[in-house]
Amino acid sequence: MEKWWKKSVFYQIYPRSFQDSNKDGIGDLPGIIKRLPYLKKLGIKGIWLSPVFKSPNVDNGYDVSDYCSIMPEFGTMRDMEQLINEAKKLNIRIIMDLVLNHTSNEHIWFKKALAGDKKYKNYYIFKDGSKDYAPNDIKSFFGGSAWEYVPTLKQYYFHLFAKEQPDLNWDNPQVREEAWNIMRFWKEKGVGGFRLDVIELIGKVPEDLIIGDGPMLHPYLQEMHENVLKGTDLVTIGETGSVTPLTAPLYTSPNRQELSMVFQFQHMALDEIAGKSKWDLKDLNITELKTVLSKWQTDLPMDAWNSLFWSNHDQPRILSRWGDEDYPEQSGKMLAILIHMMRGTPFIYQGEEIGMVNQNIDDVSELNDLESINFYNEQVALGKSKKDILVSINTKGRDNARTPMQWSEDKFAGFSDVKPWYPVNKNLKKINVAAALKDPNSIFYTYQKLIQLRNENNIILYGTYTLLHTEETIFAYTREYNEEEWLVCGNFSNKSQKFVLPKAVKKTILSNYNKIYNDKLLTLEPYETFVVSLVANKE
Ligand code: ISL
Ligand code: CA
Repeated sequence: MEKWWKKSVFYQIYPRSFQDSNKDGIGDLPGIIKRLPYLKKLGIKGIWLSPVFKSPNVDNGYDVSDYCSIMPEFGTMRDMEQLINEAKKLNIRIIMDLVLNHTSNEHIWFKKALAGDKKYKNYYIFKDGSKDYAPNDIKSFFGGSAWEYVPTLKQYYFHLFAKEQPDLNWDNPQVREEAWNIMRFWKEKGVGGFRLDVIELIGKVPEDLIIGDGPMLHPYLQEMHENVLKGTDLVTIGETGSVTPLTAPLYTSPNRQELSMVFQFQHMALDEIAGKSKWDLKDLNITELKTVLSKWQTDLPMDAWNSLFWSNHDQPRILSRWGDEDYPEQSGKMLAILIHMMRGTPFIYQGEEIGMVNQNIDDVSELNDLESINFYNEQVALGKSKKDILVSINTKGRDNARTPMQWSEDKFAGFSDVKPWYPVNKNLKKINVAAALKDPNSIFYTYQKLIQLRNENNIILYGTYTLLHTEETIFAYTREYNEEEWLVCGNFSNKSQKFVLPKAVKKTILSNYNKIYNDKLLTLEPYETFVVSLVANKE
């Protein structure tokens, strides 16, 4: 039987911003339980739950201080068990987001390490160095050196993210055993699997300047499989920033016994200047987008598996980014259709299904995310204009994705009865779940339909993919499987354009303009996107 996660669509929840249930302005687990029927209606089969473990929240939960207890703000272990069980009743599995590359500096292991305990020092990466000279020049992804000096030890420790996120030493077998135990703990609780944060970094060799894709990465993943995953149907989604269609099979081919799928970002880098940082903006080139997404469809071997997504908690809102806020329904549905008709497992990020957009800010004081704050301070120190810095942050900053979920037109969007931890987007009256559910033409129902189509049509899972040669701003491809052929076509522009179908239409499957397609020569309206099955050559 086919793996359940190949046919499923996943939904990512950022718990802090999803639903508050106890009037403290912070999303929580009982809030998620309350919203399960909504997710059932959408049709998803799995929830990627961003971290809910105990954490001092320097990086909003991606700095874990105890992997086997729940952050009190989010609820209790009992709430967590209830969430797992209530979801299971609706045939929805909970996927835990494990951050095993690093811990919080408040984890007991790190506290002991700092106190000089030898065993726990070897859980992390400590290196000799003098106060003025770090062991080498490796930089943290969040700015500054990746080495932090500890005067009491006269040593540096290594952190690829914030200094409050010390990297674990995966070369220590005791660390790996701790990781397997954490995974076993959650397996026992009945979760559906794991999303593995920055997993490609665990084989790092800092002294040789190797960060991603280190020599022991795959052996460690095979060890994980052997110790935790073997014989189960747990899904594992590996966050792998630098994977390519050629290296993805190393992670995901079943005979490798590693992970279920990769989660890769090649398309997400297309609006930054190559070789520079995410903050160095350039306009999206649609030809490049088509090339990158198509390459993953055609070059990934049949037995390997990729995920499909436009957004997550680290990315700006896709409707603001590559859609068109002047045509929210049309462009939102276009984006949804184009990605959901591809091969792979789709992920919807909370609010994407109702067309939530970026929230622009006017002042640095409105920021929450440490990545943006560090970037701002760094650039100000370099003498850059504050206005320009804010343009980058408003376009790419992670806070855009983290504003509270908009459930209704109530004062705080039905997210909470009190002022939320982070402000709700000002457009809440227009964009909210209640309005979307009332409107049969809303983006929500297109996502619902796409999920249904995936459940019912193997062509979406297995069909071969061919990109059609078209005008730059038309994104058209076919899928073929067992005598069946589907055409997916989107007008990626706000202008009307001509398009000629390669063959006659057998049946209209989906259209964001509710049209039925008969003619071969079409005039597509702004963002018009459709799926049709085509008449076979011999018919
Ligand atoms: O967010 C990014 C760029 O803005 C990415 O480079 C991100 O840092 C990278 O994808 C790793 O992300 C994951 O690990 C981080 C955490 O901050 C992210 O939220 C998480 O998704 C450290 O744990
Ligand atoms: Ca709460």
